[in-house]
Formats: sequence, structure tokens, C-alpha cells
Amino acid sequence: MSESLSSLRPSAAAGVVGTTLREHVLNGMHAAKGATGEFTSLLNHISLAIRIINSRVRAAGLADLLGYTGETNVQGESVQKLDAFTNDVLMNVLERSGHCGVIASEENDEALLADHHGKYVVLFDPLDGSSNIDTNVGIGTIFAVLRRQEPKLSRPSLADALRPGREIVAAGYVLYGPSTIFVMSTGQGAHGFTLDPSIGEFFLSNPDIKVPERGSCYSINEGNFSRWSPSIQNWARWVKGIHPVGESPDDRAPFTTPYGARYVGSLVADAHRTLMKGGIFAYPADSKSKTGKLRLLYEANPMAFLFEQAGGAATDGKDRILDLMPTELHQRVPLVLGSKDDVAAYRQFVVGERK
Ligand code: AHM
Ligand code: MG
Repeated sequence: MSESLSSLRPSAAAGVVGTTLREHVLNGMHAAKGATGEFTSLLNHISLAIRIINSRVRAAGLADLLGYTGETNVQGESVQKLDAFTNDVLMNVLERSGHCGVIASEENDEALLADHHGKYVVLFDPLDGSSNIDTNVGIGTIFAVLRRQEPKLSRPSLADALRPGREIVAAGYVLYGPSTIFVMSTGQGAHGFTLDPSIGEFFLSNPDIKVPERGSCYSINEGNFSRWSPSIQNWARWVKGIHPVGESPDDRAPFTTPYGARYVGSLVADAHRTLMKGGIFAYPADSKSKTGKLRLLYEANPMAFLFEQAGGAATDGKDRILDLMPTELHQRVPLVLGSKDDVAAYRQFVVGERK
């Protein structure tokens, strides 16, 4: 085999730009000892659901133009809203896959417990940032996959879902932006795939994403400033280059210049920018959202897994997100994601090492 052909062999293809998502997943299976193909099949089902969702998200503006987003359409039939539709697609596709013992969604009060011994637990936010749909701003889907601890010995139960994020075996998000990008990890780095809409196939576009160690942007809903604790307020001043009394600009090294502000209000969009360019995203607790706004199982854990896989960090301000032990399905948590140095600097304010 010639040099150029051998470099395209499937075994070498996992990190090659242009590899399809299907090939990438299959290569992972071939590399894993004792793989049964169930995990691969599960990931392929998730990819199918995402492509179905993408086609509907892409038509959302058109549907709006034609008046199809209300409760009823021109024929008087009821029309589902986009968040309900995306939820149904994921629920149905995952249930039909036969691989899931437990499926839980941000949209449903209760988890679905299968009456078979499906090995996996899938937790998802089907349409993150849904309040942005009407203004044509990027929205997304976020998911995490865990393996049930004793799939053969026990029936699926809620306890299978209430596991710390460090046990995640795969996680990902899809950003329905100018293009549709799917960033995922099975524990061997974070990789980005871009959808070619003309053929409905995801191609590897960003292999082995690495978050820069420090960025130059901060991303937070600063309208909540008056609701934050003094330590977060101090951090927000500091990140803008306002020096605390007694601190000279030299004491800020290596954070010498004020950070730029970027905030979309869709976690997927804000997290994706932070993952690619570095910096920090934070949604802290405040006097209104006392334990934070974002959900541990559907938003914080999958994002934390991806950021760590890309060499970044994720905390609740103090502790590592992936070590938090969930107590309930819809638990909320303060979330701080980003470049290692930027997250560490934020933590210094929270724990009182910096004022
Ligand atoms: P949701 O659309 O799944 O309810 O997600 C919550 C959204 C996140 O996408 C985003 O980070 C955050 O809420 C924005 O909140 P706020 O409008 O308070 O800044
Ligand atoms: Mg969300």
C-alpha cells in the first residue's frame, strides 16, 4: 500500500479531518477490547436523532413565517413546539435503540425506566437556549451517557442516573448555528464534527480540541450583578481590569488586560466559543437562583466532561463539577467552565484567596 493510501486506513482515520462520525465511532469500537457494538449503536442512534432535530430546527424560521409555531396549524391540527418535538425525537429514538435502561430529559418530570436490562443511561437537554429560538440565535442539544453499574443483576432505577459526572462514558453537544457542529467525547479527547446538510453526514472538522490555558473573554449574565455575592462581584470587577484597593496592575500578572465580554444566553453557544477560544463562562448562584440556574445532569456534567477532555476545567466555583454527587434529577448547580487559569482565578475569589 502506498504511503498516502496507508494513511487513510480505518485504524488511522480516527483523527483525520474528513473522517465521518460513523467511521470515528466504529474506529473507537475496534480499539476497545471486548466491545459488543452496543455503545457504537447507541451513539449512532443519538446521531440519527440529532440529524432529525437539525432538519426541524433549520425549518423553524420558515415554519414561523407560515404561522406553524402556534398551538394549531391552518388545518386546525395541533402543532408541537420545537422543544417538545426535540424531546420526543430523542426519547423515541433512544427508547427504540433498546440500549437504554434509563432515559431522562430536562423536559420531563420523571426519568423513563425501561422494563429490560439496557446497559446505558442517557441524560439530555433536548433544546438548550430555547428562549432564543424566536430571535434566530444559536441553540443546541446536550447529552451525557453513563453505564449502569449492574445491568444484568438489577432493574433500571433512578439511582442509575444519580451518579457523579466522572462516571460519564460519553458526552456531547450540538450547536445549531451558522453550521451544525457536534462536539463529543468518549473519553479520548473532545472532537468536533460539522454536518454537511446536503448529504446528512457529520465529518470530523476539529479533531482533539484543546482549550487554551488562558483566554481573553468572560461570559456571564452581568444583569444579575446586584444579586451576586460580594466575592463574585469582586471577580467581575477584576476581570474588567478594575483593580481592588491596594492592588497595582503588576499584581494582576499574568492577567494584565481587561477581558472582553461575550454572552449569547444559550449555554451551548457560550460554551462552544469558550471551548474553542478559551476564557471563562460562569452562571453562579445568586439571590434569585440560590443554587444556580443550570442543571447538573443535563447541562453542567456533559459540558464539564467535554471541557476536561479538552484540557480545560469546570467547577461550581469551588469544587470540580464531575465529583458532585447528584441527589435529584433536576438539580441545579452553579457552573464555571473554561481555560484552566481563568477558572482557577475565579476560584481564588470564591474561596477568599483574592478580594
Ligand atoms: P434552557 O434553554 O435549557 O432552559 O437553558 C437555560 C439557558 C442556558 O442555555 C443559558 O446558559 C442560560 O439559561 C441563560 O440564562 P439567563 O437568561 O438567565 O442568562
Ligand atoms: Mg438548557
